[in-house]
Amino acid sequence: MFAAASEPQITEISLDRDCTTLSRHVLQQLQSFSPDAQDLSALMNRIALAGKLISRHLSRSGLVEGMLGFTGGVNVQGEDVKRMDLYANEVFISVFKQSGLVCRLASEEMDKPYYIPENCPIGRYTLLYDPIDGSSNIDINLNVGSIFSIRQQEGMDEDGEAKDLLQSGRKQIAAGYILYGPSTMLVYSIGKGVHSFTLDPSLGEFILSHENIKVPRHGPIYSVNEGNFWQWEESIRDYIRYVHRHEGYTARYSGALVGDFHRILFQGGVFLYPGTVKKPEGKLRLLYETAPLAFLMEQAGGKASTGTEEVLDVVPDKLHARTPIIIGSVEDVELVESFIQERNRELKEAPFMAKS
Ligand code: AHM
Ligand code: MG
Repeated sequence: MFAAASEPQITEISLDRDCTTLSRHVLQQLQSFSPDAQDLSALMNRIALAGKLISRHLSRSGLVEGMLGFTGGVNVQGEDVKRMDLYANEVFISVFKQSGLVCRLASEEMDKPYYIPENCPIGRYTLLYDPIDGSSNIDINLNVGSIFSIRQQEGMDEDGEAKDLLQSGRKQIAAGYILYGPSTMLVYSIGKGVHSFTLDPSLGEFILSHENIKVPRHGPIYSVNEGNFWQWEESIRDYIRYVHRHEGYTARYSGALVGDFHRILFQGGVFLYPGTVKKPEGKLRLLYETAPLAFLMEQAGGKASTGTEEVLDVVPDKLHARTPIIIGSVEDVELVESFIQERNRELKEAPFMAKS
């Protein structure tokens, strides 16, 4: 039965009445108003503010001269820097400068960590982030994202090497991302499940949209840049041949990790950025790309592997270390791993006989 035109829709009423904001959600999750809980809630609020500022900037980027394109500079990774990368990097810095929460920030766009000395006596956290992930999508108005990870500050390194950050992803206390798509979404975990929020631009608030997201055990999607097919190890090619020859698989790849990951999180399947023969460590960086997403995927009941170990167990040897990643539904990640194990076994048993 349809409701009469004058009758208000129940779903709309309940949504309006029950809308849970991000900061309230963090406090509810921690079931406490302790200083730690308040800090974490304030931290998430600040990240949300950075997300709102970047989202607003992106939505006007096609209209205002000088917002898109390259700066002419090259970052520590040797990649050409886009204006939007720089803008977003600075947004995170300025949002945290006055917060008193964070002593140090480290990002894809900065060679060394950025210290906020006035915060250090009280700011007990380090924020690691990729300000704009999927930069190649910006100039053509496709989805991009920001990725973040929060760790307890464990040391003050005068030489800027940030050695205390060279620990595994298990040290993360929170992680998440902001997806700038048709709507802006923030997905986060503080180790108590994965939850997503959608930005309501009219309120300027992130409102809870999905609680306790669980990735299916198996999904149809495989997401990988197949242009690298001949650069990969044979085991990855074996996996791709397998999905080509079996029904029920479909390829999706947007060129922005956050968007591709988001799809897998909700629909299941696997995202891969494997190493190549020339670059066995792959493209994606551990501390602010693969480790935070691995944290989320495990919290959602999925799996994240380098092919031979859990991504969350990898200890980086430098701030901008890279790692291969195979992430998503447990069964799909294990299928890729099985091809890697098979090839490794062949190589061990008959190193000169392994087919290529
Ligand atoms: P970026 O942070 O410099 O934009 O690089 C990361 C991006 C990921 O979002 C995406 O999955 C991958 O690089 C795309 O790389 P490729 O063009 O080699 O497929
Ligand atoms: Mg990136």
